[in-house]
Amino acid sequence: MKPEEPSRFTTDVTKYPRAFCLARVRDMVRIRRLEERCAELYGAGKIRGFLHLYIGEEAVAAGVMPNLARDDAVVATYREHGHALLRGVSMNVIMAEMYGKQEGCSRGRGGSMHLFDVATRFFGGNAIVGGGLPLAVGLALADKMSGRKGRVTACFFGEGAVAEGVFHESLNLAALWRLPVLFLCENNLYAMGTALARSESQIDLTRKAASYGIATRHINGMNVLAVHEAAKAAVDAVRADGLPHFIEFHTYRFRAHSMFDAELYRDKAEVERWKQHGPIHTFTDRLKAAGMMTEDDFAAIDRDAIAEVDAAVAFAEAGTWEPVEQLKRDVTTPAA
Ligand SMILES: Cc1ncc(C[n+]2csc(CCOP(=O)(O)OP(=O)(O)O)c2C)c(N)n1
Ligand SMILES: [Mg+2]
Repeated sequence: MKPEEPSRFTTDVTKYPRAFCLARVRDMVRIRRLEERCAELYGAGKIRGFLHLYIGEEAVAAGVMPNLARDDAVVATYREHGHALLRGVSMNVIMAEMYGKQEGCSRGRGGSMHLFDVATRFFGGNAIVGGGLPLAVGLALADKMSGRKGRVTACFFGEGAVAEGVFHESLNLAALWRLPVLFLCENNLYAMGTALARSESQIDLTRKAASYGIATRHINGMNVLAVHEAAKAAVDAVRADGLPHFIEFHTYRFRAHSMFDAELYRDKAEVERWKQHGPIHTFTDRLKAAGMMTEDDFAAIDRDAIAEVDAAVAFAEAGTWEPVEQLKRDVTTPAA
């Protein structure tokens, strides 16, 4: 399959306040620096198990998240470090969770794929492809049945989920029961090594949502302002009409699917082509060209992000393992 090239940027940076733009750069750089360090720590054997990096896709989480309120809910996949971070889970407890330490947000039992934090209404971190969709529909159903109007449940998932029956069941029920879910499809063109066009006859994923009567749009997911604009319109619409909405973001992961992936299914040239549209440097270039950001501004953001990562690693290193006596905690034994 030929990768879809990101469309030309259409949003004008000068329409936005400088502080807002710098905050989005900061969001993306925090994710990037956190994950680059996670990859190193994986190599050093400090982080084990699975690790799926979001590097290249940061503009999606960074564009969507500022539109959500505290009372809203967020559901994500196993590629969720950035979503958790921008939702407000501290980098310290994210890193401790990566290490498997009990100071982690899931008490060290979840690891990279199962970040979870009730305080910020971040409902995972779900390892099962498509597994977050029915959770999101359930959260929205609970809001509706409890009469909590104006809340949004934002559900991020990869395009691989559309091959799962649960995707269709979830969209159907959300539309049928008129539930306030914002479906956010992160279409990075591949589900592990399977290109979308090799597994789906219809690769315009908005059409699948539209067939359930859900309002849809697709957006260049490499452009943080385009993502923000689209997400704002959709969040406002969900709040106002209480109905599901669907956005397909065209994006690309620059790294392997996980730490075990020889990437035999795509050309290096394709990866390089998409890197030219990288969400951080394209945005900062435009800000610099518009006189809204200097090299020093970027260096300060980057320095702060690295310092935050350093502190998170120190926090995780100083963390503790759950005592063996507690291993049965939260394990339910069926009655004999
Ligand atoms: C139900 C289920 N089937 C298979 C897997 C194995 N698996 C893990 S990730 C993945 C690919 C999913 O791709 P996509 O939804 O596009 O998300 P991406 O990894 O690209 O972010 C698969 C098949 C799984 N975790 N769950
Ligand atoms: Mg994918």
